[in-house]
Amino acid sequence: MRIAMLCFPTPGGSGVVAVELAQELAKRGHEIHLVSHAMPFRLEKGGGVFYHEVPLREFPLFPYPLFTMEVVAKLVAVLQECSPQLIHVHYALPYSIAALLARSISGRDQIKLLTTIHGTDISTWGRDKLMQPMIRHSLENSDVITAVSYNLRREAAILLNMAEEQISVIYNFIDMDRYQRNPEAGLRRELAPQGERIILHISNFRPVKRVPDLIQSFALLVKEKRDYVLVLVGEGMEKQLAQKMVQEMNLSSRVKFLGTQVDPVPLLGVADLVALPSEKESFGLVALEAMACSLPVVATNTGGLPEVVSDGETGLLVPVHDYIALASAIRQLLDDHELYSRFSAAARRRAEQFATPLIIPQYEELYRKLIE
Ligand code: GMT
Repeated sequence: MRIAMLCFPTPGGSGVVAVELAQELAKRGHEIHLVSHAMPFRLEKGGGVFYHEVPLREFPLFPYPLFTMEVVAKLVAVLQECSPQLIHVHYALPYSIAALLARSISGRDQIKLLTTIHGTDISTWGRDKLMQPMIRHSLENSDVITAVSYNLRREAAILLNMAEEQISVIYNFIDMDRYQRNPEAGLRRELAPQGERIILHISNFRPVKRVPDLIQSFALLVKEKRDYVLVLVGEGMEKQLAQKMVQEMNLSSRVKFLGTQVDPVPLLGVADLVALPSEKESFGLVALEAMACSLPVVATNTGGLPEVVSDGETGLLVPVHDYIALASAIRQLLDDHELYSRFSAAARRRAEQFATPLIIPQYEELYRKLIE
């Protein structure tokens, strides 16, 4: 099949899922044209995916580049030059509406549109009174809508006054061969020179990720003289705040900020636990990546996280904003070796249920049905 895909290039769940899906589909012989405004994070050169860059041009009259229009214009060119059979957009805003426009401008009304909703496109923007009509319009005019969890589907249906049946759920997926525990002693020594246990957090440091809650939990654990270090991976809005907190709480020797890492596997290979204190998470791709690497997850009981992390089996779920409960769950798992090993083995087994060969065919089947 020939598919045009639209996604954000920046580190973040929707872009990662789009790129990995594009690469998997290319491996299976499909022709994938990925459209984005910069080389997407994790897009491998030579992976068989055709990349089309949206130029973001400046013009004295415009205070900002005309982002959505540039996307539309580039997509029109891709539709005309590459003749895809369908367009698959990741994140409703602005890609779904952009795709509708591009389809109409190109005069290729037969091209089908699949919109995958990922999270804040619904949970944040779907609540916005100004944006809501546009999001609803673009979803209702998509030929198929998919959501990455049942929770997100429910939320979209409620917020946008749609029937849940209008939205199919396809979970995010994981490459179980690539994501597995393969500890690198040197890296482990570098991060935890005294043999401390490593708590890992990976995110884009947006307020929704609640990194400050994790720092507060960690401060409690350090106060109790626990031999832990905290490794924080990523960049974003609240990184400075996090750094300030770490400094003010005298935690600098125990907390490492590693910035964005393209490949999380080496870090997941040496960490002991992943913490995800998000206020909202429609799926929590990092939790799945952690579980595939046999890491128990301590996360908040919110959004689609309970569909990914089995509470009391592959991780512990705690209430949002409750940094004391978060600390206590971390302590419980890291201090009880028997419990830890049980959770670690169960985590890998649970991740198998999201393995690439189980999920990709679900997209292929949808594509096939659409094209036929
Ligand atoms: O960061 C992004 O690219 C999008 C982001 C969002 O804000 O919607 O991530 C969402 O999509 C991921 C991939 O499907 C999910 O794993 C994340 O849970 C979800 N984020 C939120 O719901 C906050």
